[in-house]
Amino acid sequence: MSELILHHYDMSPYAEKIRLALGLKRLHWRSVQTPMVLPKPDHMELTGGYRRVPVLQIGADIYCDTHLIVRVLDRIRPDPPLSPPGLETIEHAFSRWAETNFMMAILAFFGIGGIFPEEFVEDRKKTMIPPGMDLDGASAIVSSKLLQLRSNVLRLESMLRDGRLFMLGGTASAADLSAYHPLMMLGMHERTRAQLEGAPYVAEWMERVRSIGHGESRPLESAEAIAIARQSDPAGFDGEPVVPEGMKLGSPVLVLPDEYGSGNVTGALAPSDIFKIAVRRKTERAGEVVVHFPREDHGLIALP
Ligand SMILES: N[C@@H](CCC(=O)N[C@@H](CS)C(=O)NCC(=O)O)C(=O)O
Repeated sequence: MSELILHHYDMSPYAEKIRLALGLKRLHWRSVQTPMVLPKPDHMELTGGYRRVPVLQIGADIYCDTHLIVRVLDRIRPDPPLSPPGLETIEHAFSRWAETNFMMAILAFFGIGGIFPEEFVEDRKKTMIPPGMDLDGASAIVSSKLLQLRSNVLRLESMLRDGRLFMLGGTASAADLSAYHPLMMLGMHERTRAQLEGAPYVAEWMERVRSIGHGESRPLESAEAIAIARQSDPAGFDGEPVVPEGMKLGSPVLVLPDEYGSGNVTGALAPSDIFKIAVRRKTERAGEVVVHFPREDHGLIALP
């Protein structure tokens, strides 16, 4: 198998989830640093327009979104499982809750101000905040969002109070990594850090998760990652492909992520299973690549 290449930036909490997942599985990986703001020409060359990080590249296959990356890593190295057999839906629901509910509350940071560089806030205002949503008014909501964060921390504290080491039992899973990465950000400001006080079980659990580490990585330039894609063929697909009614394999489609501002990707519909969608694209510098997305929060539209 080709090397695992993670496209990410250090400050990205979602990328932290995958760095920890690679650490948990003791995998070796290559690290490509992606710019935090647009333009991201090399990143987009591989994804076809999806701007978010992290993205996992294996040869000419490009996997977008942490939920899909977790599934891919479990396939490559099943032990220890990120999504434990029999608990997959619980892990998934827990992870989604932690990432949506916590992350939205953390948007209060925009209201507190002075945490992110100005250029970063301007980029997100222009490209990722839905029309009609007023970031300038974010400070008005800060105090209620801080209590929302506190209530989430207390939920985690009450789960851990029975002495379990990790959220789903004695071993770490993606549920831990998904709750950890937004919590980790709370340390960035005294008002958010205060929400972690008086929660000793959460504090010890955070330390256990942090100490998982990131596995072994070596840096890679984005141009080299593109060259690796060019020299590789996309992996084949075994089994019966799942194709939406009215669409045909090989015909042009537009991928529509549910998350606002992720960027739209077009390509030829490629074979995939019920849990993900895949499009094949021909690119100038990376040659032929297949870009994969989780089906659960990505739609497809047939193009003429
Ligand atoms: N649902 C996505 C969310 C990823 C996400 O929002 N990542 C942030 C960074 S932490 C991002 O890419 N923001 C836009 C950007 O970097 O251009 C996932 O689970 O991977």
